[in-house]
Amino acid sequence: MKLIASLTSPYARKVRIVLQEKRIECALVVDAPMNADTRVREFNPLGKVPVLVLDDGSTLFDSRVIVDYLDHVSPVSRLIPGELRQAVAVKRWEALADGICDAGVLVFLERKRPVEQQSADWIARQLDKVDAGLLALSNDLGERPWCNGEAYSLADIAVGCSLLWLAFRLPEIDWRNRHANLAKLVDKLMLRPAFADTVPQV
Ligand SMILES: N[C@@H](CCC(=O)N[C@@H](CS)C(=O)NCC(=O)O)C(=O)O
Repeated sequence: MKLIASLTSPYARKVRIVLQEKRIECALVVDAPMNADTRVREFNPLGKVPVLVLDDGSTLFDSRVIVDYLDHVSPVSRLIPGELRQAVAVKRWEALADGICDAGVLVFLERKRPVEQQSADWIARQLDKVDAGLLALSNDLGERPWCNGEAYSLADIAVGCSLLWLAFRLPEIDWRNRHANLAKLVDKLMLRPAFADTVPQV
């Protein structure tokens, strides 16, 4: 099994953390899909990472499909609860965390275009989604130790990857000071080897 991933993607980081937490052996193939020499399209027609290539050559994408698969193939450290309502709650956290990244990535890419082609309205629209998403994360977390209550889960991994990607690519968004409970959660997550070992690299 091999994982095709870039070292900066928050979605790929989520998968790498899940692999490590569940102690699943998997080769890492680094491929930056925006580079001219990328081979990602040979594995995913959408040209996006992460892609998981199974031993029989079949491919899995996107990150949500991959982490669901990984959590079911190994019983070690279950990250998605077995009970349906709990599982759906965790997947909702993941959707919100990934959605914040989706909006942030659009801002990051828009800002890479020539200044005269950038749309200030588009950037403001996406930043508004990021802000609303952060507020929802913070309100939903409240004073609980982990996103889904008492136990560490995929929800925390997704939220951590999203917030740490914002800190990396859009550092002017001051979520740490605005939402102290999110900062506390991320500080706790960074103590875990799986988070510490997957810090984005350029
Ligand atoms: N929903 C996808 C998003 C994946 C995604 O957008 N990956 C980015 C890297 S952060 C990518 O590969 N972009 C290349 C492109 O859009 O061409 C997932 O969760 O895997």
